[in-house]
This record gives sequence, structure tokens and C-alpha cells, in this order.
Amino acid sequence: FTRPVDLAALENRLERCFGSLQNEPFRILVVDDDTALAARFATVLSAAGMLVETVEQPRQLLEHIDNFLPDVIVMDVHMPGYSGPELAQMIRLHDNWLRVPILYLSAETDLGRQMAALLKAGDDFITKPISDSALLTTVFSRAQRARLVSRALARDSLTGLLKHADIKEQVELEVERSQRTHMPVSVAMIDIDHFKLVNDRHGHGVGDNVIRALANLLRQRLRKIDRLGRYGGEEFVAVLPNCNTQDAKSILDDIRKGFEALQFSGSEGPFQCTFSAGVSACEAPEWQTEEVLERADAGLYQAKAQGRNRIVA
Ligand code: GH3
Ligand code: MG
Ligand code: MG
Ligand code: MG
Repeated sequence: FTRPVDLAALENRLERCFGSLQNEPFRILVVDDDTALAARFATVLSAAGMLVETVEQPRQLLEHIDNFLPDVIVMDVHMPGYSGPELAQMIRLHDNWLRVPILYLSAETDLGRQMAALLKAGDDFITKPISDSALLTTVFSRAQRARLVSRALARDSLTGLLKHADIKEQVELEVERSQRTHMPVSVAMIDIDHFKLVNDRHGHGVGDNVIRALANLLRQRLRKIDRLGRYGGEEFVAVLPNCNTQDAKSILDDIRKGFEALQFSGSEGPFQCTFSAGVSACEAPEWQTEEVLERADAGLYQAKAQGRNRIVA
């Protein structure tokens, strides 16, 4: 047996690189007809803080996957009536499960057969017998990677911010929370001024730089509890919990001044950009997300009509 893995140290190192990935424990699905072995795996992985579910009846596999939502699947190769690779192929037929890592686990030492199994939808091959620590590191690293990938895919690729549906969900959550707790919540709808001109004059690439710059500025200036998303092309939504409209307006106004002061370099020389924003709050108990967003949008429309580069609350 090898030296036990210091998972805390490993995680510490990874966390410094990527930020916390394990706010929720890793979810590992073990598919093996060998009950004793599956139980041992479950013990080892659970002791390291992972959530483990074991499946001994391959027939129920898909149902288990949809309910358990695993980060990693550890799959036996030889099971009565089913083979691991066949099951893996079946899992891959479902769009939601195209990316979940599948680790085959088997006493199979024939390289040709191992390769054939991998070509059928698997990601890696672990040969039995395996030490506890080797099992742990392999599963752990796969789960880390899987979390990183899904976190990256969940974000807007240009800015790294939340996407439309996700920021809308955050607005919904915060509006509900505000109604429950009677604490204020403000929502801002932010749109870059005359952005078509930026694209027309300097090209789409420079336009993208401007969008990224505003995203970064907003991210820097808003508080950690605020939520920020790219709502559309050059349009952003920010949710500010525990913040009334007047405070939200003055925060946004500071950011507006900061953005106005940025110099961009374009094909026709340096240029500046501005944005306008509408700010609203959840002011009546019956207001829903839609109303709050509509009011913010109405404020934005007014800000544009009044000459742009301003915040209307
Ligand atoms: P206004 O001040 O009224 O907001 O004027 P505007 O020109 O910004 O008007 P509008 O919001 O209609 O135009 C947005 C433009 O943003 C249109 C579209 O071509 C451009 N756009 C949308 N998404 C992107 C993107 O990802 N990158 C770039 N470079 N441009 C984008
Ligand atoms: Mg077996
Ligand atoms: Mg615009
Ligand atoms: Mg727009």
C-alpha cells in the first residue's frame, strides 16, 4: 500500500489556482456487480468527503444517473448480462451525459481489450487491484476537471459572466429573498451607448474588447454578493441585494465615470465609450421578476432618451 494522499493539501493547491470547486461534495457513481468491492470504494471515497452511490443492477443505471447527477462514473467492465463499455455507450446517447468522465475499472490486463473498451465511450482505465490512494487521486482529479469544465461552459465565453438565463434566475432568487426578508434589492440594466458605431468604425474585434472592459470594470466595482450577467450583446444585468435604488444609482454612477475615462485603441486612433443604465427595485410585495426587469429596462430607455451616459432610477 502506498502513502495515503493528503487530499486537503491537494485541494488547497488547486483552490488557489481555480477558486473553490468543492462547495458541493464530488458525486461519484460506482457501477460494479462485486458488492464487497463497491462497498470498499464507497468507504474510501466517502471518507475523503465525496458523495458515493453504488449501482449493482446495470438495468437501473440511467435512472440512477438522472437522479444522482454524478461528476464521475466508475464502471466495472465485466458484469453478468452487461459489459461496462456497452453501458458507457448507452450513457453517451444522452446529451446531458456526453461529458461525464467514465473510468473503467477492471482486472482486464489485455491491452487490446482495454483499448477496445476505451474506444467505446470511456475516458480511462484503472486496473484492479488498485490501492485506496491510487483510486482516490484518480477519481478526485477527474472530478476536479469535470467541475472546472462545466463551470467554464456555464459562463458567457466572451466575458466569463453569467449567461442570460442564469442572471435572470439570480434576479428571481434575489427578488424572492427580498420579499421574504423585507430587505431591499436593486436591479440594473446596463447598455453601451452607440455601440453599433464602435463596431462600424473599429471592427467587431475592438467592439469585443469594449464589452470585455465593461464586464471587468463591473466585476471589480460591484460587491461580492452582487450578481452580474451578460444579458445580451452589449447589455448587462446586475443584481444588488440589500441595496436600495439610490445607493445602487450612485454605485452605478461611479462605475459610469470610470468607464467613460477608459481609453480604447481603435483603427481610427484612441476613443472613449459610455454606457447608460436603468435601476429598479422590488418595491411592492406583488412585484415579480418580470416587473422589476421591465422597470429597469424603462429606466434604461429614459436614460437613452435623455442623451445617454447617465443612470436613471
Ligand atoms: P444605443 O446607444 O441606443 O444602445 O445604440 P447602440 O448602437 O448600442 O444600439 P444597439 O443596442 O441596437 O446595438 C447593439 C449592437 O451591438 C448591435 C450588434 O451588432 C452589436 N453586438 C451585439 N453583440 C456583440 C458582440 O458580441 N460583439 C460585438 N463586437 N458587437 C456586438
Ligand atoms: Mg465484475
Ligand atoms: Mg447599445
Ligand atoms: Mg443594446
